Amino acid sequence: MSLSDFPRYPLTFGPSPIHPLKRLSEHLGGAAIWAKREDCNSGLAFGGNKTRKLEYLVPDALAQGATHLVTIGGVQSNHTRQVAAVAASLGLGAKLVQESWVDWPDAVNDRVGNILLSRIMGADVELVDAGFGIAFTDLQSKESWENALEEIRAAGGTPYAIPAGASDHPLGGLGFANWADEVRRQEEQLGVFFDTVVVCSVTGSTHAGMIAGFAGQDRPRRVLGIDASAKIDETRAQVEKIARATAATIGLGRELRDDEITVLEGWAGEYYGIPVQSTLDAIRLTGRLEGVILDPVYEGKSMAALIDLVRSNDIPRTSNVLYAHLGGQLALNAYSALFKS
Ligand code: 5PA
Repeated sequence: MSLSDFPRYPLTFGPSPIHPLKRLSEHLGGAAIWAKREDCNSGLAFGGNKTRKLEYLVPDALAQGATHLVTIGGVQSNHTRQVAAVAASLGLGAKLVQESWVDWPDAVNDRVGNILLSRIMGADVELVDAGFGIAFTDLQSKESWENALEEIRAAGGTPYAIPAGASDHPLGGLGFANWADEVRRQEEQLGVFFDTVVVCSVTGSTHAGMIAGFAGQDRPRRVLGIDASAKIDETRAQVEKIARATAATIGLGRELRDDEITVLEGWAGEYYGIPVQSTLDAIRLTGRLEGVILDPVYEGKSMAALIDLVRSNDIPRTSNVLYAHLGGQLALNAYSALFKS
């Protein structure tokens, strides 16, 4: 099997744009930094990285006769909002289990941003008081999750279960394996080779899919995953597992080497979902220099890493760096207190 053997249901506009971040590159005085924009990849409720992953899950859901997409995330999950949008566009129901993964005191956390949009799109949103867990295996012991599936079955429907971040799913890595092919085609058009890719990693299949996809290309490059879960061991294990499984699924024909799987820690702070000073600095710097908006949960953390790695020359001055902007800005609405002045 190769990637092209898997059906893909188009949910995106086509290849996501790549453009240089000139003023940020000049400001840092090091490598040339470019961005590939998954935050504007689709017309479905602002899109994002999950929309790409779902392009490969939707044919499976439709083949199984699903009437509802069921998934899980935190209160301000971007993933659940994207599932709600995809379900709406397909005429399916969406059931979203939204857990209190982040202990964030904002008074409107459960009313604005992602969750607001999911409600507008007609999703059945259930708020559940339960903590942060990345893996699908965690889900199976979760009562709220089982209840959600059972509720749909009892009403005569057919639920299609999508794990957190659409990650720990046999097809979860395919969307970003496809992204790697897309990058290569865009490089030919642009006449640039991105020797380093920087990507935020939490449930793992974005980074893992990229690793598997790039591994089949002739020219090696570094794909640096930046942990934003603050549970580095879990993230690393998850990325490794999904990268190896995806490589086998798309017929890479060899095992991935350990040095192809790099998840870096140091920018997540102490907790998933809580920004630290470097996150806020990265958000302001990118906003002021480029007019590009990052969120405090994911992209602000991976950009903080990129900034530090360029400043320290860990990413050399001669590099062309591709920053994967994965979306997520809607959550900013629940973090307004951080930007009052
Ligand atoms: C998310 C994830 P992975 O989960 O594939 O590692 O991607 C990390 C990531 N950037 C990076 C943004 C904007 C993201 O939304 N979000 C999750 C969600 O529930 O929204 C899956 C955690």
